[in-house]
Amino acid sequence: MDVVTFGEAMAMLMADEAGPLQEAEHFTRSMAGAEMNTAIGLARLGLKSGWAGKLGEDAFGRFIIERLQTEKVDIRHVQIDPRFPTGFLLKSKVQHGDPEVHYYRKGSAASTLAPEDARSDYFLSAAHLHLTGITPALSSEARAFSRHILTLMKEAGKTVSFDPNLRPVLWNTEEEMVRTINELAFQSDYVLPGVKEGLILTGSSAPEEIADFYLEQGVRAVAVKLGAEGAFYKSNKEMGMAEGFEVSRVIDTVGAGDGFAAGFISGILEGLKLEECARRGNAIGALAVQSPGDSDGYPDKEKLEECMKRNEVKGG
Ligand code: KDG
Repeated sequence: MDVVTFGEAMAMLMADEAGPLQEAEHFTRSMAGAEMNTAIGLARLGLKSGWAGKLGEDAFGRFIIERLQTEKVDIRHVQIDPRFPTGFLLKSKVQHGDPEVHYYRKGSAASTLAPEDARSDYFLSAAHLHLTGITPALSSEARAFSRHILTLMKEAGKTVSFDPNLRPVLWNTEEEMVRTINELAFQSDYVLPGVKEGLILTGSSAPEEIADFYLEQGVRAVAVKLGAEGAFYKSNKEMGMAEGFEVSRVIDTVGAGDGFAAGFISGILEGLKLEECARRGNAIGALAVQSPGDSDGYPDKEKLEECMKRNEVKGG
């Protein structure tokens, strides 16, 4: 496998009518879960990606399995735990800005993911690990699982990307969140924070200072996501801004960061320069925000190339 990732996958019910959630009467079923989104993004680009996690023995769990099979994401490390349910979330529809999201994930099967569930051979068969700050927020077992897999992969000489994906509601205190997330980020090779997350995690909102905070700890490269403006990237060899891509209409911003990760990682694995990796990430982020579901807008390789070319023509 090229990339392996793990975390919580949930069913998602998206309101069909714009407005507050309590007024929504009709919903469309979809899926959510940051790491699973990135695995789907990578599979669409033709990479061999695997997603590991736990689902309940229920309709939502079966729905997620079927979708992952259709997306050609490897699910050999998906475990079904009949004792707990698959989590789900409700998402509002918005005309502007970010949607309202309500989670029903406490006590979910995914939150019981523990180090004894890990099949080391499965993870070690991949070249790269992608993890996010959501899984360690789910429970103390899931935190131990995240630390265990990160150490396993690093000791085996694999590369690791880390997206902080801060979810303050899942943590007991901000201090615990910042400490745990930074501890995982410092051990990773590539750190991909949003600029607002950077402020919480490093105390600075200046992209270069955020990048330096992690580079000084031995991280190989940092890409700071700046929304529509694009992304700032820095390593010991390269530094610059990768401009954002044109978007005709923003429909839903959720999932853009996970799409960015898929584009960025695919570039890293091809040995592209950081600027190219960040441009790919931006292109997928721009395609993602123009669709309602988290991963609906993620492109295949051909569509990605076409989108990147189109933007070059417009830009030049
Ligand atoms: O990045 C998108 C995720 O936020 C969404 O899919 C749900 O994983 C999710 C979470 O925990 O917020």
